[in-house]
Amino acid sequence: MPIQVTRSSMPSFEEYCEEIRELWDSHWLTNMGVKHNALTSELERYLGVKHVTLYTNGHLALENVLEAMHFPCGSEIITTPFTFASTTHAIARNGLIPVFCDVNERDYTIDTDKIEALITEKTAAILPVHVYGNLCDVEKIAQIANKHGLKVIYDAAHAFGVTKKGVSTACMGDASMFSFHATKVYNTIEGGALCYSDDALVQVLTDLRNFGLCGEEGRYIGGNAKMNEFQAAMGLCNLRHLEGEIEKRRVAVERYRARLSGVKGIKLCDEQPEVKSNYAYFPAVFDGYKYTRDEVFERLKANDIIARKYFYPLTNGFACYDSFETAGTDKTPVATHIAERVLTLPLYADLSVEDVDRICDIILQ
Ligand code: T4K
Repeated sequence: MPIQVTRSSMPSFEEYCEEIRELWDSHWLTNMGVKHNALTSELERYLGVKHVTLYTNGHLALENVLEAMHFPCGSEIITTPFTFASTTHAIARNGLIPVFCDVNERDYTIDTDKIEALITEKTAAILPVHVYGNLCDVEKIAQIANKHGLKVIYDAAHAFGVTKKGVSTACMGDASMFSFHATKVYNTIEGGALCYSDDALVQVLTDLRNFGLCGEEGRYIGGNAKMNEFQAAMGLCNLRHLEGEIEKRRVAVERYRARLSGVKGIKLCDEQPEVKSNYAYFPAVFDGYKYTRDEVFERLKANDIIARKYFYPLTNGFACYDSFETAGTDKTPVATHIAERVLTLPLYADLSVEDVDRICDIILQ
């Protein structure tokens, strides 16, 4: 079996079957059933956040929260291109304009020194990404947003389980979106959540995710983005094992660090002060190493080890944004430099130290 970049965490077959048993009695499979409601409460408690709204995936959650904020069409949203397609598409699919800010060289999150120069009278919000689970400079972003009267919506797709000084990423900004996709530290097969404290958002998000209907009233032109009972049941099971899974990831990451830190031409992200990591991804940047990123990628692949070039290419270089004046990778030189050199190495809870050693041996040989 090849070693893939990640592997879904799953409960035992028996535990999942036990969790879904009652669905065979109730025949209630979706539309805010008991599992959905139980998971909502469990997550509110685990994350220490006032409101959680569950979604069938993280992308639709992001689309919905941008819609719920009622920004005028053509408003500008400051974001980064060093991310998965979803972040940028969620902005553009709402009729908003993504304005691409560069990332910093430290952790590849938004470079807060470059945000203010991008603010215009059309700017409505900042949408930073806690990429790889690395926490953005949330204090500085809050300062800038307050000064200019902007909303802050975090793409926290990678950051479930991350805390700073004990506070969850769920509590940062006006809203945070988590992805619970199979490839994430915590999964509900597919799934996602919005976390926020503004009571006024509860009803609008609840309606938007269910065709825009509030009872019989058609309030919004909404889609269908509800999480079903099988997804929620997986979420309830996986939440019981989350801390153990993160701890196993930590062991693998420590091994990678022990083997690759200090190697000339390989750059790793440092641990962030006061941040409890979820060890979501392990990016290594090959910059001046004896082999290029693509050579390392091919060598690993020849050995049945499938690393990934997350996040190459940058979204501001996607053909679908050619007609946007704001597009163009030349405007984000640091992100361009990193995207051309980064590899995310395999990382998941059951990845053994022996496998990490084998991967490192191939890279270092
Ligand atoms: N914002 C950010 C920053 C994101 O990274 C994402 C998603 C989103 C928003 C949107 O959230 P969602 O709507 O997806 O909830 C994957 C995921 O599909 C995507 O969720 C994720 N980011 C992105 C970074 O990666 P692919 O096309 O690279 O995944 P795939 O199918 O190649 O899988 C990668 C590896 O994971 C496989 O080689 C093996 C393993 N795997 C995969 C699946 C599907 C499993 O172990 N089990 C599985 O079921 O996009």
